[in-house]
Amino acid sequence: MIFEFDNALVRKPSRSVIQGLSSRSGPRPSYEAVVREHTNYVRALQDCGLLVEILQPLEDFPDSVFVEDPALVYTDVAILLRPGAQSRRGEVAQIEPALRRRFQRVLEVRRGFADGGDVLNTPGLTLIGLSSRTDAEGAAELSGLLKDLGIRSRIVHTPADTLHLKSDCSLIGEEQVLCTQSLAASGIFEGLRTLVVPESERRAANALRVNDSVLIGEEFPLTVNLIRREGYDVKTLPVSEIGKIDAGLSCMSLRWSSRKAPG
Ligand code: CIR
Repeated sequence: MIFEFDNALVRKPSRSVIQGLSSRSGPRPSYEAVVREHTNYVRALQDCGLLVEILQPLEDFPDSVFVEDPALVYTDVAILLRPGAQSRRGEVAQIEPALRRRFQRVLEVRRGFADGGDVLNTPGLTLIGLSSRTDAEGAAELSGLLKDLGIRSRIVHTPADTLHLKSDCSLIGEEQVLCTQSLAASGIFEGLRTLVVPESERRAANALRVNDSVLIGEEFPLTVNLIRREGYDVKTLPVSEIGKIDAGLSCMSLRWSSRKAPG
C-alpha cells in the first residue's frame, strides 16, 4: 500500500532553525522546543515500525530539518528536486550523499523549481501542486521524470494563501484525503473521498499516514475526532513550535518502503 513504509530519513534541527522561513508574524520557535518536537516525531516513526536514519544538523540551512522538500524517494529511486526558496537550494547538495548511499538510482530535476511539499502521491496518480515554491517548468520536468518511472502525475493549482500543496492535504487512506475546504472544492481529488478539516483547524490538513497510523498535531482536537470517527488509528504529536515556521507532519521526513515497486 502507498503508505506502507519501513525506512525514513530525517535531519536533526540546527540551532539556526529559529530563523526558518515563516509566513507568520508571531513569535519565532525556540530551538529546544523544536528539538523536543523532532525527537518525539522520530520516536513516533520508530513506533510505527520504521528504521530511521538521522542526518547531522546543518547550521547554514535553517530549514534543512524539513527534508521532504529537497527530494522525493521511492523504493529504489530518489529524485533530487530544486527548492523554490533561494535559502533552501543548497539543501539538495547536502542531502544527495545520503540518498546516493541508499538508492540505486538518483535522478534530478534540472530546470525550474519544485518542492517535495508540493507532491502528493495517491494510488495511481501523483499530484504536483504549482505554488510559490513549485513553478510550471519544475513541475513539468518532475512530471517527465515520474513518467519515465511509470508514475502518472497531474499538475494542479495550490490555493494562493497556501505554502505547499500538502500544507492543505494528506492521503490518510487508500481512497481518502484529509484536506481543507478550499482544496476539496477545487475538484483536484477526483476519484478520492475527501474528509474536510474544520476551518478553525486548517493546518491539521498536513497529517501523515504511516503504516496503520495517522500522525497529526495534538493541537487539532476537532480533526483528531473526525479522523478517529472514520476508524483510523490516530497518534497525536506536539507540532506547535515547528508550526511557527509553517511546518507540519509530513515535512520532517522522507519515507519509503524498501520492498515495493515505485509508485
Ligand atoms: C519553508 O518555508 O520552507 C519551511 N519553513 C517550512 C517547510 C515545510 N515543508 C513542508 O511542509 N513540506
